[in-house]
Amino acid sequence: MTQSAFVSSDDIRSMFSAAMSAMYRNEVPAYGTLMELVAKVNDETLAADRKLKERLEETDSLDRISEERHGAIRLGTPAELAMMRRVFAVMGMYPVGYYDLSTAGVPVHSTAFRPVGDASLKKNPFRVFTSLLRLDLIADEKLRVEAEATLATRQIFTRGAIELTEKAEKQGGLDRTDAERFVSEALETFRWHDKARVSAEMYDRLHAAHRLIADVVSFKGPHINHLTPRTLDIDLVQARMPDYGIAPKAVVEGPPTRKCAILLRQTSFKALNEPVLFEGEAGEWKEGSHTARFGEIEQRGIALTPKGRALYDDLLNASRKIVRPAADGSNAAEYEKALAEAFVPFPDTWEAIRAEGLGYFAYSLTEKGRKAKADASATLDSLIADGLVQFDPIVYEDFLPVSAAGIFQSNLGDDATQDFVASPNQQRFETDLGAKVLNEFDHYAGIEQASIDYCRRALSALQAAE
Ligand code: OOG
Ligand code: NI
Repeated sequence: MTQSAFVSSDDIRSMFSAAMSAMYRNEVPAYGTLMELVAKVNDETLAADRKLKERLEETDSLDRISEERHGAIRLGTPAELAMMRRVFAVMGMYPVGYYDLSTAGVPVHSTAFRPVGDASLKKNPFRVFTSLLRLDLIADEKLRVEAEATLATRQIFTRGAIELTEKAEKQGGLDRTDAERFVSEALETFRWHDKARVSAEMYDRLHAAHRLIADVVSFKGPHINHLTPRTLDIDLVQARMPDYGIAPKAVVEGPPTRKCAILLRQTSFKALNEPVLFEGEAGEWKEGSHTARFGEIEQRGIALTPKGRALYDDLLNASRKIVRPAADGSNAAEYEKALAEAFVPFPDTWEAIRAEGLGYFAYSLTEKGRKAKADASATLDSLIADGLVQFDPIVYEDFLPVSAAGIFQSNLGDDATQDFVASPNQQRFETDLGAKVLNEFDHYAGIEQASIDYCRRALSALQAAE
């Protein structure tokens, strides 16, 4: 087979995220309602802000603004994680970043499988926040052994998904027919199963140890637990959710509302209580329920440098020392006020963010720069001051551990707070994954540097043509 007969991994990812969206809307009708609200708010925001619309027209495809940007799953075993990595690789998604959530009372560690490189991200940025359950953090040894035994006997991938993944690896891609089959086979792993694999009694014990353990261990597969479209005005969607009959979580996670958006802001509607069947002793099905699936929205801003990120972390910690957001929303207004006040020291103009080395920017030649005979060896600052080079924020494509923990917590129920000894173990995670996770800062620094190199080469070429 010739290389050109292969469907690109970016296209397979697009097919997959569209199929997942359709499946999830069908499975969780409230999610469809959220999508409608998001599309409406995005339309309104664009109609009211012509400049924003023009900017987005240049950099994004407007008709895809309200599409999903990420989803999340929780896996049970190292073997599942390793196979998942191979399945995502077929879709051009690679593990970026390591997130330890044990510190925040959630017994998992995670990575985000996502496209890397500007071109792939632009085509379709869909990512999957993927967590691995850490049974080593469960104190009850008997329960741990039981949970391990239960997980050991499940197969979350279809035979077809495994075969097609192997075929893609061997051939270096999949043709159209195989790609379509691959998408529908891979989708099966993410499907909801309303019949539990454990008895109601075992479910209760898992649940008592931690809700998340029950969610991972009790079912046939790692059902997608949320999808997340992009909103252009997260505060507005949060405020309007109740009008649409959906209950928002208490507060928006991440930085406060700002003129220059940084990193990532997210919120969700609370997970729904859904009917589940448990197997009884005589093989009969007993009715019960489980709470896991929800819908989320996100708004992304500039990627921060390690210095900017350290400042963000410090300010967020400072605000949480003043007010910790209560799960029931009772102190949401105070929290928002404390957060906004804590973030005053973070500059809120692109010029200042750049000057202080807090964010990553993509540089390009201005109209004037494309014509001028400039000195290509001049400093970047002077090229900018002379109006030859301009800069745009590079979008943050990753996640935030404190925010992720907030999303987890609000969907595990308000009483689920639990303390674990902080124990990040990236090495263990990477061994289980069968690969190293990519470093997010290297990714942004690389994009920034490439844009600077491009400007310099273009200016040198102009100079040489003199
Ligand atoms: C994942 C929560 C993290 C986010 O957007 O930060 C996440 C989960 O609940 O499994 O998706
Ligand atoms: Ni999420």
